[in-house]
Amino acid sequence: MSSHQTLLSSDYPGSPPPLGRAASLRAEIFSPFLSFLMEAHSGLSAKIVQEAGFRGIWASGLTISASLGLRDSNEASWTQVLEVLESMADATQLPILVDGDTGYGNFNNVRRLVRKLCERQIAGVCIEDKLFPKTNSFIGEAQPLAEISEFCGRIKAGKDSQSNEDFVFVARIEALVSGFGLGEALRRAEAYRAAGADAILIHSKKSTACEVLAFAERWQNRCPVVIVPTAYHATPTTLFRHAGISTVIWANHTLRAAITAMRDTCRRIAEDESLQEVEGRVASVQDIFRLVGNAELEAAEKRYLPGRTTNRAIVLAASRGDLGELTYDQPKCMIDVRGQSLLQRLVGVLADSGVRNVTVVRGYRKEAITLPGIINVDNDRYAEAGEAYSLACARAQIDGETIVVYGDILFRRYILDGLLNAEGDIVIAVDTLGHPRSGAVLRDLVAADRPFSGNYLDDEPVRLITVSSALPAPECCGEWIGLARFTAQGARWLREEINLVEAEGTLDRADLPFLLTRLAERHSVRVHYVTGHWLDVDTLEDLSNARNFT
Ligand code: SPV
Ligand code: MG
Repeated sequence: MSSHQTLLSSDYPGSPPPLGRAASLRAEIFSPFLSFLMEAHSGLSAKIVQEAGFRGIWASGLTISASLGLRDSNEASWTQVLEVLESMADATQLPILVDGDTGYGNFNNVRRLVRKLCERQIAGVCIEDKLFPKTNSFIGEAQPLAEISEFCGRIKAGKDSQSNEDFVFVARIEALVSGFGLGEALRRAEAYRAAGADAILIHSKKSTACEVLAFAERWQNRCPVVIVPTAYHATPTTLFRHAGISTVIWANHTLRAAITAMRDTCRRIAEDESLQEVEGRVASVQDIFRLVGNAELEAAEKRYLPGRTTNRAIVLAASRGDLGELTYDQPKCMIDVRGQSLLQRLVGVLADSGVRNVTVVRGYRKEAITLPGIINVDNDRYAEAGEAYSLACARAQIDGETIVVYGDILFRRYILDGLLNAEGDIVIAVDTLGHPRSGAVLRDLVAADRPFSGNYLDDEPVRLITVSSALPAPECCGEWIGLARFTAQGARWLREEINLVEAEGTLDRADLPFLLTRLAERHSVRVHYVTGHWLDVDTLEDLSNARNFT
């Protein structure tokens, strides 16, 4: 009696040993416990199999073909199958036993297949003793079998070609399926074992397990036995354990489950012309993100994209502005500038620089702000309360690295990129006013500890002293363009300052220059000088400049 028959356990104890994938599959197949391989046909389904706790994957020829919309008749080329296998191996850590059909030809095709599978970290292959092109075992009767000697050549060639000594070669016997009986199956099993097969897959399409159990009894585990109980699905698994079966393959149930779910969902949506009934019954989009590992990408972006950790922006767009009829039924930020609103252009520049989490504080004609993919926060007191109050409305969003920007400005992307890469917990973009904009009203004048030097080699930090609408000319170093960046620490200071101003009862009247000046009194606020290439839209002349802005 073999060890498969004497040791019965419902679970392989402990977690899998830290082996390579082929060694893990070998350990499963040669273990004294019953093992299970679950079908997968794509990277995603492989992840779901792993998530369910299976210790190995059956890469089914039937379901990989079907998921490509093809028949299980070698219509998918073997390199197409290899591509799918690669995505499954990339998506999981599990060992994969691939259904290699008949080996895609003769011994020569088998050895090339095995070499490529080993290169791609596939743990084992199962080859069936039929002829290329194959037909699925459940189709028709009495499919012709390969000559035993020829098939043994395929096995030997495969075993001689494996570059990983643990790679598992399973020889699949179709004698029972084709109606040749137990004697022929046993004769073939012995020949295949002698040719070097690590295990035998004995296939049957009977609705009971009688054939495979009879085979197991006569075979006496001369090498491990693998079965596929698709047709005899009602057989209790304990019978397989008692028969000393090594491994059960649940061969196609992931795809079959998906087909049922996809069909039900599609029908429902088609009939209802609505998503109402299906939402909550289908996996969430967040679930997709989790399965494919978006969190890892976010962490990697933090590691590998320094200066792009700022992905959040708050756009202050509550005011009506003073542009007459143009702002009769929309706020200034929604005015069209060559086919796109100011706000759309601004959000586009932010996105181009990797800042994609955008909150817009709306106020006047808030219903006109309908941009997709942005978070809207409302300042319903826009008529009596100013910019600092608007910013306070988005207080919850001032968290982590944050850009704060006026909703009525346009700037070239390099200005934002420069700000994102600048040193300092709070950095503001300041125009040196070397090339005054025609007709522009200067609004937020800046006093700093050093004027712009224009010296290429000068990278000494410049600190903000004050931002104000009125400054004596000698003190003025430039104009704040309405764009500021805060690190996580800077954002904390900004929140604290807003809270303080609120507690003092002056939040309604405060503007951003006031807040920045207060911050500069307590902390280091850096000035990042720029020389033009931006504009704000306060007047009709500004608007015509904006329409020419490139
Ligand atoms: C497969 O899953 O592709 C198989 C098993 O080969 S069976 O469909 O039962 O032949
Ligand atoms: Mg198959």
